[in-house]
Amino acid sequence: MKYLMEIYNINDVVPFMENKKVAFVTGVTGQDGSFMVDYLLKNTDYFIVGGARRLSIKNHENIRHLENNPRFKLVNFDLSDAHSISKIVEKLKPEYFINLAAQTFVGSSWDFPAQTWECNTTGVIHILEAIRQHKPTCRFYNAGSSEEYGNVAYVPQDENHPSKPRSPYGASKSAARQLVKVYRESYNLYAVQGLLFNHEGTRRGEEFVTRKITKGVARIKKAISEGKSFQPIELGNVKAKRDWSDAEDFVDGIWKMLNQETPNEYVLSSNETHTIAEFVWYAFKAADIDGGWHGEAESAEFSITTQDAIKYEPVSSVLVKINPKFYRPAEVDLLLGDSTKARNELKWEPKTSFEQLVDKMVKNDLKQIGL
Ligand code: NDP
Ligand code: GDR
Repeated sequence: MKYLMEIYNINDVVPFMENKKVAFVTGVTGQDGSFMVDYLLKNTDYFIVGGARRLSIKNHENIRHLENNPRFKLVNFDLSDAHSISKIVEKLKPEYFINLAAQTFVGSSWDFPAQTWECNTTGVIHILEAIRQHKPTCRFYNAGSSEEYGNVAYVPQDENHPSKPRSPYGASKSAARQLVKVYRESYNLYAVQGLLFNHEGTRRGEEFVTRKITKGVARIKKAISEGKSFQPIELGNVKAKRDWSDAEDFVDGIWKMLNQETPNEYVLSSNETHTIAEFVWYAFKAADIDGGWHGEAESAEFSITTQDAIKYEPVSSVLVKINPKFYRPAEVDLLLGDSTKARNELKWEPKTSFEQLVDKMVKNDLKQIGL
């Protein structure tokens, strides 16, 4: 059965606060929001209120461990409802408003461009207006993205790189960044939008390519270990390059961005880039399966090396194949960040290497299926 946590009405959550200072975090059922709540509970003494939307079948797996935490409660929150957002800021008067909710899947943003804009851009206006009216000293963070850089003009990309989005998602984040800047300059708000490159982890959604791969590796490893046949993982463009880091390292960077003397924009990135094909290779290696890529474009395949094929016979040998249905209408081919400014000014740096991240995700998925 799916795990559900009680979501309070805003008026009902106020008595729990007992005059404590409040940090409000949205997107807490997702990856970054849940890690941010853990980070704040550990490193601050704020009362944490998480925003979650009402769903018919809820899945609060990422916050299950917080159920009995007296410093954490959930309230109803939806980015599309200006009225309730205003009421949340009016009632909670939070010191921090950390917006990690969004329509986050780039691929879906072509299917739902208006809904993507409604959440990621108009939703941010609702928050900025609520803060301006009810708690102008509240420090606001909005989650920005390297997807804004899109068809990149230079490598590596820093804070000055122009906005050249390639998807409705990238465009929605780019516009939100401008809005945050306008409110910061017009009303003197402490409002920042970070420029975050891809970050992953054990709570990553299963549609994103890294988790799709690590879950697929675990499924195949289990089949192999039971001597059963398996279907390969199907991917789209494996030549795209991404700058991947660990999401748990990034929440620390976000908190540092929120606690400077003056608000400023920062890139968070590992400053390394890898293809999806490389991620595949490292992920199978983490599960002790040696494979190699053969062929080009749509006929490219990743299969078990001859030595391992003998070891694992009679199971199938193709581990990954290409399915063009996962190609996007427009692709961001290369992302490589330059987070020098954050490293110098915020004294922030990622702790987990690319290889450690892949290993951690694979081991987690293997554990989840009992291996
Ligand atoms: P996830 O997809 O894991 O989480 C997204 C969260 O947003 C979920 O809690 C989801 O709730 C919530 N949400 C979606 N739509 C709404 C809505 N209309 N109202 C309220 N809540 C909503 O994303 P991440 O944690 O990975 O990303 C966090 C933020 O960082 C996002 O803004 C994302 O765009 C941005 N970002 C992420 C990067 C990454 O690599 N992870 C890189 C750069 C930016 P539900 O569970 O109900 O669906
Ligand atoms: P991205 O992440 O678009 O970078 O956005 P995603 O993992 O979805 O794609 C990364 C790259 O992998 C290629 N790819 C595939 N992607 C998916 N999802 N599924 C596949 O089967 C597949 N095959 C190849 C994609 O084409 C792309 O090039 C993430 C999100 O977290 C955003 O919210 C965030 O803003 C950016 O990272 C930075």
